[in-house]
Amino acid sequence: MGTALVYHEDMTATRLLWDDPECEIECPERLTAALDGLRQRGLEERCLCLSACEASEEELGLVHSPEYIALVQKTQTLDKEELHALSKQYNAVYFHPDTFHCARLAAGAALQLVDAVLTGAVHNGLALVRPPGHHSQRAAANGFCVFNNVALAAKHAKQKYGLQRILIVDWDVHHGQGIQYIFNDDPSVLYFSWHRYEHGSFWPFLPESDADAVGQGQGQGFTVNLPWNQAYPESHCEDWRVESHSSFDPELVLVSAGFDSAIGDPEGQMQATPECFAHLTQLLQVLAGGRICAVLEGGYHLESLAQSVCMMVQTLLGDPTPPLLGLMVPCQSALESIQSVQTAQTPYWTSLQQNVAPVLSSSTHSPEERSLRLLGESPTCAVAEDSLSPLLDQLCLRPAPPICTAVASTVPGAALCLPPGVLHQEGSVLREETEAWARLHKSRFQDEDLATLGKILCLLDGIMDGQIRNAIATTTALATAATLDVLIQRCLARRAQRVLCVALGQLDRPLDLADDGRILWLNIRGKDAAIQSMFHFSTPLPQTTGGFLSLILGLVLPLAYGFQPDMVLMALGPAHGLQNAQAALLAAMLRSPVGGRILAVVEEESIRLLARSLAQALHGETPPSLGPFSKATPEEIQALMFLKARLEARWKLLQVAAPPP
Ligand code: X5A
Ligand code: ZN
Repeated sequence: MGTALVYHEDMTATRLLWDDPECEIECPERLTAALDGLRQRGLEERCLCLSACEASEEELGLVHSPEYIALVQKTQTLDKEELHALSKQYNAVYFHPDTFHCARLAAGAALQLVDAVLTGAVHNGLALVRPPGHHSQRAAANGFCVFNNVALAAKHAKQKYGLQRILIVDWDVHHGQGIQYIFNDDPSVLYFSWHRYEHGSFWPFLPESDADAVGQGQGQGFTVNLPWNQAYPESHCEDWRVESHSSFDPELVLVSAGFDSAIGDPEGQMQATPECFAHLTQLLQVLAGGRICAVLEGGYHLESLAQSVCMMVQTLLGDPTPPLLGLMVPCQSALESIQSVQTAQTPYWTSLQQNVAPVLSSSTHSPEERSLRLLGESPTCAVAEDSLSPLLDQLCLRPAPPICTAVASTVPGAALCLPPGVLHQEGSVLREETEAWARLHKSRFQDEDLATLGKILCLLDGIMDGQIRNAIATTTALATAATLDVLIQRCLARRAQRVLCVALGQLDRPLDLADDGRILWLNIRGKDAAIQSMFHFSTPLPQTTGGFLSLILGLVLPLAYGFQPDMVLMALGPAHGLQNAQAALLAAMLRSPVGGRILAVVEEESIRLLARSLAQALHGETPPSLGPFSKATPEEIQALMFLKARLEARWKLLQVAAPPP
């Protein structure tokens, strides 16, 4: 398994032969810059590199008309004047004698990638291609695009592998109207696009790019457009919808991976940092068993493009995500856009018919906070580095930890059915040190718990030193709370600035803990939501899948992104009530905002059931299904609304959840 990289040097052949300021940005150096970036960072050699082959005429016919294919073929023999004349018949397009060959390679690369993923040769992959595809239509080139690579990939996946649900996520800064038209009435392909729109004054200037375009006939609700209307918006990093996970449940995710939404891009003029693309990728990895095929679309700032491509490939390969910097505050215009999508889509999606949190989160940087540190020429470089904690700062400079997931268990290893690659923790901190920590909590530690505590402290150190990515530890039911208490103290002693504790079941916040913003304590337990402070609150564990998803996507994840922790302690205490798939999803979702640094502490009674999927989720595998979608109960919604209403003044990312009717 692994990550495929599909490419062919010939795709650098097509280029603009005359003067055209609109088209000149689509240049061959885009591909070489992206590839050089991957080589320099040693990412190319970690991929399975496939050499692209041309798509056949029959394959192109899955989307395009025979006449159009013949017309593009004919451009091979046209002279410059004829090429120029033909180009002018389309919107923002240029032809070159090599266009046909390149465009067939680009389409072929997308199909090969689908083959590689659906035959199981690889987990996921990226096709680095030119020309791009998402504006191209059945019988028209458009916006630098000749054949619609991603639409062809979706048709191919349906036809050759019988797939019934394909999600296309288009994060290019432009609306991929070509893909939208092709699948407009097709409920088997959910097309999600966000794009710069400015109420229709941004290219391609179409009313059907707005949020109220939802698809037609059988396809209603399977087109989801999220238009950004503010002229120079900040980055919108994560934002998508529960239903693709809960009700749509795709078998394959195709990404129209345009990087013209990235910082520095002359065309997009947005502010998404390269790290945003790592986070976007990781969030998608919980879908479709991780089967992600990404195909390059736009991206015109060479350095920004290269960095963003690297971030994506790194994440596809399973490396931890680097932190997102900057203020996590969504701008008003973005909130309005999200609201308008919700309004338009609500008739079609059960999960949206409730008030809370159909949206993951939307993070934006405030205008003063524009972080342009990637660009040498940028004047405002100073920004966000100092918002990094010293611990994170240290960790960011290092390569991915050598050990992925480690386990220290009071239960025999064989009983846990752990996946391969999980390491059993043998080491321990010194006996005297363990005893000193335990002495602070004497009443709650039995003698036999001490050996376990020593190992767990060692795991924590491993994570904080960047030796171990994440870990699972078990404790006796009685010792869970005390262990968590010690772990928090040790995190603080070791210069962690922000520790997120997600505590399930009967675990009380340690009494002597200062409420100074260094610890965010969320207890999931009991019957009612309650708020002790902006950093200390509790909410019941929902019993429906809808309620659980709302909790994770509408509360936990926005809080975690807003808090920007350098460590997450996920504790499953007595009577935590969490099922296997729920624990796995919680762990999988918590990885992104903390760069994977999670220590899960589980009381030993339930570890036999949970260990395997928890370890898999921490490892980066897709969590098992939560089961059929069931609507959240009114009480579950009420609890979440109660918290949202009181917390969103401090935790601004909670604002992306829909307001009460
Ligand atoms: C693939 C892509 C953009 C065309 C912009 C024309 N096309 N102004 O990013
Ligand atoms: Zn674009």
